[in-house]
Amino acid sequence: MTDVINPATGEVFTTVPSLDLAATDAAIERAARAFPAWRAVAPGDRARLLRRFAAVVDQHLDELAELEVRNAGHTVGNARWEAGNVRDVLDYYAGAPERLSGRQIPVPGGLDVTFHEPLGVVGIIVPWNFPMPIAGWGFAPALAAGNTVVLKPAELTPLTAIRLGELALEAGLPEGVFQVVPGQGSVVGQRFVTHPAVRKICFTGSTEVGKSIMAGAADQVKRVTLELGGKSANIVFADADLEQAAASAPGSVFDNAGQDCCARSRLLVQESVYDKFLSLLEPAVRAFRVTDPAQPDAEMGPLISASHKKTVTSYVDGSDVAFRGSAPETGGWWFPPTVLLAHSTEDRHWREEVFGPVLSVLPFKDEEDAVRLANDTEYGLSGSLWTRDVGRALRVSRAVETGALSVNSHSSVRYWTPFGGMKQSGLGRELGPDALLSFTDVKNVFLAM
Ligand code: TAP
Repeated sequence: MTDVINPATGEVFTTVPSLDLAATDAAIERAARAFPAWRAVAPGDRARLLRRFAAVVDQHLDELAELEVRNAGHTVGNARWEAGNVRDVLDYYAGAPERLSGRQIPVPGGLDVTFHEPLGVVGIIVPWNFPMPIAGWGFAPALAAGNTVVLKPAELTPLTAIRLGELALEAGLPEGVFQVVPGQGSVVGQRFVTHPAVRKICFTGSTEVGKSIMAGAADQVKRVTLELGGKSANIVFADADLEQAAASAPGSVFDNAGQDCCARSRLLVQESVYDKFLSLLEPAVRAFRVTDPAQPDAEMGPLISASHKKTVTSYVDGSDVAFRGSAPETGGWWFPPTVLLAHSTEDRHWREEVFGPVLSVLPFKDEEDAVRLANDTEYGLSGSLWTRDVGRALRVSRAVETGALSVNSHSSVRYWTPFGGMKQSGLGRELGPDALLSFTDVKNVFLAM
């Protein structure tokens, strides 16, 4: 059994099972047995089951959100959005089974058609920072395409995933089609990589573990989707709406206590407006409300664990702190929103993913300098740029090496559109039509005439 801790209080409030190798194998084998019948379900019936699953999630939004507030320290506003996102993503992909068409390709001597075939058992490995949405982005398209799923939540945050597994059964998904397998990454997650019945791994987590999964998957030529770390840039040009850019910058990095792969943790400000921008940013950072995440006005909760707090602290100790917000000091793993001045692109807090409420700031000279600095990283997941010049917005958007970029906003994820990383931030795309196809293989059939 694993203790489940409330990060806002540091207290254990429940325990969950931690599956061993034999139980993991049994789940994978159940999923493999369930696959032939699930892929044979008529497209309209599979669509109806996914819509029913979405409806059951919708009936349990408050319950799921409360679990996440308690287990992950998410603010109640965020947790409600996250539960709603699972429902929406299920609804979106429920449209897929009836539209997953192949092509008819003109060839001499016969008829040529393609099919999008499901892969079999898909293993989904989820981190602790966004347990619900990241689970849904994997299981909804995987199930829609006709695969069966085994899902491993992070040991720290298993509760909502376990509940979603129960809700799937309540909605009428057949036994074995969607199973949640809680346990350690080195046991359950690693078994997904080595078990021959698992045909694809959909992994979200650190770049380090992602690389080891990709290497392990090579042995059986497993398909992989990897969503890894980030060090995204927020680029503010002198011609931008500075008030709006400054008001929204704290949320873009401190939301979810900075434990967000898309966090805009590197702030690049054009030097001619650097001082002015920091003077606008400071009150916004100080006003960022860090408190009990169950409070409706909470903007940020605690960090996930004591050891993570130690890691985040190590980036701030000895660095040049420009200004900080405030946070509770007792019970749980609180950390104030913190803005650090970078003096060189070699500063550790500028280069590495902190995964906490820490923003590094650096001035830049011109457009070319901004692009050079933004791209000076092995990560490439998300980012923002602020300008009123449409030409510049397009030039910089094309030049920045990142999978998702937002102009004059900080959004990264919309379930209709592809999401994923360039360079070492990942491989493949989630959400939108791209994710659906990544859970299929194309089969080509030729009929001689
Ligand atoms: P990891 O330590 O990589 O853990 C992620 C998941 O992998 C957990 O479920 C973990 O299990 C499991 N795992 C650990 N070792 C494994 C192994 N050898 N084989 C198979 N599975 C294994 O990451 P984390 O610290 O939880 O999450 C933070 C990282 O995720 C950050 O770098 C963040 O940027 C990234 N992230 C990326 C995205 C996207 S969409 N790109 C989204 C969210 C987070 P345990 O429960 O045992 O740890």
